[in-house]
Amino acid sequence: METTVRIDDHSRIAEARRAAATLGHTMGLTPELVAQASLVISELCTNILKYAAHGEVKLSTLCVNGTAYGMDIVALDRGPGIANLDAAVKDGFSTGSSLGIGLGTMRRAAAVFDVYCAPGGGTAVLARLLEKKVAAPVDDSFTLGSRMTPIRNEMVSGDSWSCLQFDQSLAVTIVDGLGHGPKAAEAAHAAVDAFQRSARQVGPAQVIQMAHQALLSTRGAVMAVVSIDVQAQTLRFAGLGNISAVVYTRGIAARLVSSDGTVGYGLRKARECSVDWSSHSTLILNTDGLSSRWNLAKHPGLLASHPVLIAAVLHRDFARNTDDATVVVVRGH
Ligand SMILES: [Mn+2]
Repeated sequence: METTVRIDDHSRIAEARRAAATLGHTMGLTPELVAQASLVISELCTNILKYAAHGEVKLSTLCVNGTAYGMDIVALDRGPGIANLDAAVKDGFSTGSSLGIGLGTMRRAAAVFDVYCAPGGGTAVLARLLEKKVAAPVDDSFTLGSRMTPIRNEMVSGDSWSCLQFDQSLAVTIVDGLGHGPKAAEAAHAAVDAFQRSARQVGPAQVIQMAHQALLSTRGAVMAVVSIDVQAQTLRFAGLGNISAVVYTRGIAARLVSSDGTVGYGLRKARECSVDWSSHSTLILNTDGLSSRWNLAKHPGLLASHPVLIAAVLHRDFARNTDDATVVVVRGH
């Protein structure tokens, strides 16, 4: 579950804190974690207002088997960036007259803390807070990040994505239902259901075949499916229609090419391909709600950031609000 609050005025800080309280209450997070989130939100929002004038915070709960075990707080702006990041993160350095817990304290409170500043291109901060008494998932073969937003003035996203983790393997799908709105969402959800039913048993191309059957009565979708096997160090990919997929390993980009066609319309088979996957690899999947012109050259060092920040920054800088836009990032360990 997630919520985003635009920060363009001091009154919005209280709104963001209330949003965290509501999210915490709904998802069963402890008052201690919500209080901690409140402090972190105040600090991040104060920095946004002071240095960038406006930006946003995105709050999302982390769940395992239906139980919430933490919250991700992501702050994004397009300001000039924190000029002296190392000093700012050290204790005793305040980035301004904030409520004053400081970046150093935030870093200690957070189980994961990461900052990305593009040169002249804004700041992105991730603070992940975890419950002390609820165990986070133990399988750490992968780290994921995502950002999905509906087209402007629409409540539901016609995009969808999902993942399944099992036996040191990870299967991921990303789907773009044709058009947008509820009918697109219906097609996208049917594709995700088919993925969840079949991805443990069959490979990516066959998952798309199953989805094809499930989508015949819908308006259709474009879709990609990835299956990563850590032991075999391979990534298998199949896509039908316009989905972008790139794997970066030690700075080398391998672009994964989808076949032409639409899932649920006509009968086109998706070709399957495979590339090497290592503990240094990063996979970036996105729908065409992101400009096809996105590239990492404009964001030196971003690839080394936490996947949550990679997804957030690419979305911030390349999403067109004339379409549903989704980015999913997977990092190996
Ligand atoms: Mn689209």
